[in-house]
Amino acid sequence: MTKDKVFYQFPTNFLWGSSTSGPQSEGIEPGDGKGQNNWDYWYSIEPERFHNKIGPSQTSTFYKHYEKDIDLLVETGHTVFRTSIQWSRLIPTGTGEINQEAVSFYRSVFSLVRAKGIQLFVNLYHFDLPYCLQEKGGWENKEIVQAYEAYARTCFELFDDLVDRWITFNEPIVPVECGYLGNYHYPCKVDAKAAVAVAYHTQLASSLAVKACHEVNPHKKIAIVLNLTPAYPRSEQAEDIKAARIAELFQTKSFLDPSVLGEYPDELVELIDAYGLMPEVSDEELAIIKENRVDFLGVNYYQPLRVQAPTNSWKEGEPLTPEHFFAPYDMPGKKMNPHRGWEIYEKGIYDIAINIKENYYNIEWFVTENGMGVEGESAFKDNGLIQDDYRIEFIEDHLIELHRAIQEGANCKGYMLWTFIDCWSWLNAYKNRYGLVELDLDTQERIVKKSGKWFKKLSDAN
Ligand code: BGP
Repeated sequence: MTKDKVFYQFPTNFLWGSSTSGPQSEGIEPGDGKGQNNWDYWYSIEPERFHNKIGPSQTSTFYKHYEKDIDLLVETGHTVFRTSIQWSRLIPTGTGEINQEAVSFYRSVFSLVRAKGIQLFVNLYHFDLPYCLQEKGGWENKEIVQAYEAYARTCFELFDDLVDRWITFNEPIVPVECGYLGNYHYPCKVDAKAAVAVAYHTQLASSLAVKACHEVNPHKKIAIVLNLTPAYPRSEQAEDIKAARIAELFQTKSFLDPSVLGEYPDELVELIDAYGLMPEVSDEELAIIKENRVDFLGVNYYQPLRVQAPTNSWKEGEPLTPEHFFAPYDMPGKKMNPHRGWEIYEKGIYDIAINIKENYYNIEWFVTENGMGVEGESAFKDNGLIQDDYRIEFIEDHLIELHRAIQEGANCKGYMLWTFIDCWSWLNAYKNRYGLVELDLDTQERIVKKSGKWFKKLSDAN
């Protein structure tokens, strides 16, 4: 704790830990039987899109070193850990045959985590789609909903005895935005109609997974993880406020409302309809969404979204993108993480908590990602240790806001940092380091950072 801060006690049984994902940590080992996913395929055709041309096979080798890494979870004070199953590892072609190597791997990992007294949250989908299904149209093709449901059910049947809580998707808006609007993730399309279909099919798949989870085990809790970044308008002018409202409709309420309230906001449906983007929707599907709401929420928060009224209005014939509804606002004087280029706004976490309390019946939730990415972090190494005081301060400052919200009745039950060990992160590969533990890419050596030692004390003292 820095010297001008006081001691904040979190509620009894509050969980402390971190999140990672299968595709960002496991890596590929000869004979592991993993199938190709959308990331493996994309890297094989366009390696130059990835930072330093480091691709998805070179992740932090968790597949090989999971025993050591689970020891590090203990050393850094974890009482909860979130990871994900890779669909392409468990069912290499997306549907059909199960890879028994994967079953043994995940059972060993999950058993070991639990044997160490750490609660285990397992996510089913973290941006990674078996390539065979991508070839058939991916999330644009409604048939994928059935394939995902079968995959989810297989996971529940195989691993339910070892998993404390399940998660259907991580940040489902990201593949929509990056893959179908922003040319930033494969399949790199800019197609608003496809984007809406992808979002709808993902929601339907998530709701069907909730249903399947409860069918397999009626007592098991399942969530969706959303990046509930609040949208703050540039000013109180009506056009800026409207821009912020639309930004929230697209980026948060598009999954938050159907997942927690069981229905889409009318304004979102009207907007989609007005632009001719409505996907095929049946009453039966809407009933599935209504009847299969999540039991709790995971919230990822890194930075706020600051928006202003759009500068260009959309003209017939142009690709329709979010910028036609809201433009990013670069607020002068904002506090920055200069090592990642993201704004730091701790109060965002408080605002999220109050929004959940007031508008989403105070559903139980966890922070499932929050953290500070730092480019060139080796510059902070002294005496063999990354002296990441900036990370400790970042976490502390967010926790103070979270604590304030909990005091006011927010139903948050735990905090998971992104992430326990420096890991591969999509196009950014290893550019931004987030870990409590440093990873040496050449030797794969793991060295606990100053923040890792501090996190243990934080967890012990609650
Ligand atoms: C989140 C993702 C994580 C991780 C993190 C950091 O949105 O859920 O998978 O990648 O962002 O991202 P980056 O490394 O780009 O800073």
